[in-house]
Amino acid sequence: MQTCSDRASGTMPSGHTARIESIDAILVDLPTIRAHKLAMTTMMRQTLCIVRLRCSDGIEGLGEATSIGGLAYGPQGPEGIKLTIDAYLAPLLAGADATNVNAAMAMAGRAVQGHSFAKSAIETALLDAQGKRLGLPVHALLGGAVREELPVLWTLASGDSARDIAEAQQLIAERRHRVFKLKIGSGDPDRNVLHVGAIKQALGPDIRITVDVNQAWDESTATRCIARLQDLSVDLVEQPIPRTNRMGLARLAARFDVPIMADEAIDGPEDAFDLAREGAADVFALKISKAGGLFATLRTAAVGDAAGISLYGGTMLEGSIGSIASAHAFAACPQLRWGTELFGPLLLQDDVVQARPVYRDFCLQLPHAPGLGVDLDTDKLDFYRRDRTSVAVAAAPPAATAATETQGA
Ligand code: MUC
Ligand code: MG
Repeated sequence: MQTCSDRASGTMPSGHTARIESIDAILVDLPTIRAHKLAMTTMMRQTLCIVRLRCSDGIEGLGEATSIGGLAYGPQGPEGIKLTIDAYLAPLLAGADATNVNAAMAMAGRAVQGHSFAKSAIETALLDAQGKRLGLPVHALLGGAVREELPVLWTLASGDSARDIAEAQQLIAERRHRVFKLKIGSGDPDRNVLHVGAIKQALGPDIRITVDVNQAWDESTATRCIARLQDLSVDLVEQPIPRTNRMGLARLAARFDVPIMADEAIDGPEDAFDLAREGAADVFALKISKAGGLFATLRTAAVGDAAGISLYGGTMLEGSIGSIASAHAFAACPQLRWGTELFGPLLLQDDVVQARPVYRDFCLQLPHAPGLGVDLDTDKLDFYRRDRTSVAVAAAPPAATAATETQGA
């Protein structure tokens, strides 16, 4: 009997000729435009793990995975992602049928437990290559986009209320963002609430405000503070308590009208199923890396849909490649009631692509070119890669591509 592994490793004729020749994982360190202060860390730079997957037909696919503050957000960080790819996934998949994404990822799933971030980057690269091969955008490979542009919020996280207010006012005036997420959970919880109140009052009732506590509160602190956040008309409270306290999340979701969103508590479809069964979240934050790829993200979304839970397109603060990969998946979700936070490229001073994503009228525009629709800038890759050794590399970065190609109407 022929199995998936037969298909992926090429013992079953499939009518296609492209094989995976090599997979490179490259760490790239990019400065952020300002300090990004979260409950568990303050980011001054972001590390991308860029995947270059080369195929025997000459096509190259791109993928990306990031973490937030190294290992501060969760157990998968960029160095571990690269190691997993270099030591396990790249040798395993060398020679596999590059045109059969499902078979290749099933093979990866059998050989490597967990490591969803590395798998997401590999699956992204396979889909990019297959889209280029077939002349189709990645969202078409996922069954088609149900939206052409994705609403994008901005995270206010400078660590200073006055600076956050000025930043928000400028972004509203530029028509770049009109929903803001506040990163709280660091320091005194009562001061966190005062900070939210000051920003809410300055921006007025028409501007939606969400908060992300990144697991920092215990349940009694959360109960006390969410009551006050609800009185301030905050629109959404994200991951207020540790991800492991699902019963606590369920109690908060039952107690408050303000929706409670699971982020760290949900990786893929299995978590979605458990959270739905336990009534532990009103909203799910989808992220391609947490789920282990674009297809698994759609399966997670399907569980949310089936349970009547609202969906949100989350980010691991990816650069352009990872954010656009996420955009293709989120564009294919039938329901995306809470929009997205795919602003990662805008937080970076520079990136390793030729043209950065287009943000216009509060939305990220979905690319339609074959594959992801993002091209690598190899000069920038050489400049920013952590292992750069060549003396020939310029001391200054190549001219930065604009963070926003198009603003306003
Ligand atoms: C998170 O926890 O949601 C998303 C936006 C941001 O600023 O950080 C991320 C991580
Ligand atoms: Mg979060």
